[in-house]
Amino acid sequence: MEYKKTTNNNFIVRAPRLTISFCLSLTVIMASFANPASAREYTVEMLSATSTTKYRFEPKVLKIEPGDTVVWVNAQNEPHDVMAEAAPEGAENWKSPYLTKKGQSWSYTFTVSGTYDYHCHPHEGLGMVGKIIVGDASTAAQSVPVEGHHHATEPDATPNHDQHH
Ligand SMILES: [Cu+2]
Repeated sequence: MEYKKTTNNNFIVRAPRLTISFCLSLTVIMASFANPASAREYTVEMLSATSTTKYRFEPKVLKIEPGDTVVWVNAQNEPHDVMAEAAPEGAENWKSPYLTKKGQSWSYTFTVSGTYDYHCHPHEGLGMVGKIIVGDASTAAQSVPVEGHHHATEPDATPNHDQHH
């Protein structure tokens, strides 16, 4: 009965109750997306080369949701690490210490949606690279090179050595 919006002042005076209930329901909706009870933990194995396989991360490409955690586990007694070389704009830089022993692990919880390209420093040149895709990559911030870290596949940063004769 009193909801007739005759002037802007009337609207402002009566707005709080509506606003609060609207915000509450919005908070509930957003919380169920942003901080789900189902936040998951994923494992990526750091594998050394054998006579038949190469240095690699397994899985090499992993799709997760914001709030999920990735645990990198060293599968053998050889040092590996992980560092992002490209990450969504605004994302924090992350870098693990060297994991030197079998079973050692390091984890990171991803909160910023987008695509993260990363590699192992000792074996980057041997193809030990990986990718984490967080959330809907098509709507996320574009990936940008991580400061102070350029990768050989970035065309403008490093010339392709194979083309030098
Ligand atoms: Cu490695």
